[in-house]
Amino acid sequence: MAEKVQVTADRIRKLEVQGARNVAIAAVQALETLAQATRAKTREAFVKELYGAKNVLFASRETEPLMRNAVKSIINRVEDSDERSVTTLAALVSSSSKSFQKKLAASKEHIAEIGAKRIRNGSVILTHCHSSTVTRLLAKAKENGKTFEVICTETRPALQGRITAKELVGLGIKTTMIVDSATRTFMNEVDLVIVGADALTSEGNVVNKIGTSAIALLAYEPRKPFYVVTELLKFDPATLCGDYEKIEERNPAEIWMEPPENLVIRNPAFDVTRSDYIHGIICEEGVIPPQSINEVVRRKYPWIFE
Ligand code: RUB
Repeated sequence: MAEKVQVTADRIRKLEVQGARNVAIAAVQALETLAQATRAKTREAFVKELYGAKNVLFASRETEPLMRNAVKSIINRVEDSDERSVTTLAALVSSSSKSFQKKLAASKEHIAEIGAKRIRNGSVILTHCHSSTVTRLLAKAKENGKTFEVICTETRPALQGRITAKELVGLGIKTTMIVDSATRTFMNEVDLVIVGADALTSEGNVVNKIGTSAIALLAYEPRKPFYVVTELLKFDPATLCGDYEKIEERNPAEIWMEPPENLVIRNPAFDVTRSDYIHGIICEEGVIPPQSINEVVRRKYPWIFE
């Protein structure tokens, strides 16, 4: 059973599952599989197994608070229950995982509905990397009859922009791909920038794919609105206690397979965009200023802070 969790963690690490939402879904599904196949004889042994899975999943990618919040919420349900029967506790993991996924899907849809209204006919939207929340928003705008086009960055080094491009072209949306370094050249043609998020901090800053903060600066200069589309469950409560969000540093081979000896290669996966450069956060509670993140998350998901 633990092997199945390891397989999921490996798939996440290798980017076979990518994007914060998909990572969180894969993690809660792995917990469900573990629970269904458990051979634990006691509640204590079962909880220990869940904690083991949690550690393996958390180690797969460092900058994923949605996954951490999701896994924690399921383990909390088990720990809060007085039940001693492993079968009943395993069923609780399954039902909690399913209900988490259902709520996540519903809020994605809600976010898409809200965000799609920000797209005007004839707009040119720039996006970076691949966010399933952003592509759903764009699909929704298209379903609502909006005509618009999208510029998407290639997103070095792992080229997630190709996933975005394939999805958008598949939806019949006019899409142009550019290399990341061409963003400034095209910014004048852009009406608004929409990106996803991996983590939200207590100061209203947003952690997303490397390059996002540079795009925010490029959008700020000509005053192009820069929106972040996200679940509030990407909030990292540790940032409220003073911790910095950890930024995952990936294998240098993603940048250059056979580099010359002694060359130092750095490959951070994410960067931090300061709240000052963010026009608005589009989330399940509406379009909110990044500075209000703390209050809004506290109201909606008080358990995150426990
Ligand atoms: C993906 C990325 C996405 C966010 C949001 O990075 O930065 O913008 O994860 O995605 P990577 P979603 O490819 O390294 O995982 O909206 O699907 O949660």
